[in-house]
Amino acid sequence: MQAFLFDLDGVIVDTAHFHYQAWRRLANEKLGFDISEEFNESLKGISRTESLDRILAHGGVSLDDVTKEAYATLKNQWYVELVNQMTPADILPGIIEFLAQTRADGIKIALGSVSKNAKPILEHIGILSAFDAIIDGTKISKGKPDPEVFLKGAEELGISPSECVVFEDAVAGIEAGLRAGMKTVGIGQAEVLTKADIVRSDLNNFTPNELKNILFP
Ligand code: B16
Ligand code: MG
Repeated sequence: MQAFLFDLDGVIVDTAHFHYQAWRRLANEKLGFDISEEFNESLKGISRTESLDRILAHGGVSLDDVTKEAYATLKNQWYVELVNQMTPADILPGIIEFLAQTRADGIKIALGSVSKNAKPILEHIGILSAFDAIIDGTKISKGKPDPEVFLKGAEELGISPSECVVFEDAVAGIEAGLRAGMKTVGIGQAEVLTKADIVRSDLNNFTPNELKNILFP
């Protein structure tokens, strides 16, 4: 166990809720329908353009490419306004301690996010320097469940995928980690993240050593 790759949305911070608010506002104000929190679950880990395509298909609306681009930009403006209100207090329970212990144990740390906003968000909440490598939406061409984001992370860290552990809150992200040949820790509900090697509600009161005993006994 030599490297940890963390998803951002839903693992480090709860931005999934802000994505939902911004997409819901777009659906309500521009598209004429509503989207449920349950439907939002299927957008987790999915890129911005593909998320819009899924929302349009869900509401039975079709748009030309120029309008789609404009709406994706508008959603992102609303999303950025929401995430700019975050503070370090929004970092999810146990993350700061778990990252510090990981570094102390000599385990490498990468971010593996599909989001193009990942780096400014980490900077904004003051934990950018905790990461040895950042793989985000600006560096990849395929979203999760494609393993590209995590394979690039392992490559940048110089660690073999079999020595990596992925932390993910999304079904598509767990799938991406498994396809990369890595162990996976689901953050959320075991009934949703059925394929993860282990599932926890958060990383509070948990250590890299405890994880090692479970995943690499
Ligand atoms: P952006 P992750 C993903 O981030 C989100 O889960 C997903 O809901 C979002 O659409 C995607 O990033 C793109 O984000 O619009 O900021 O580029 O979970 O891979 O960290
Ligand atoms: Mg996520």
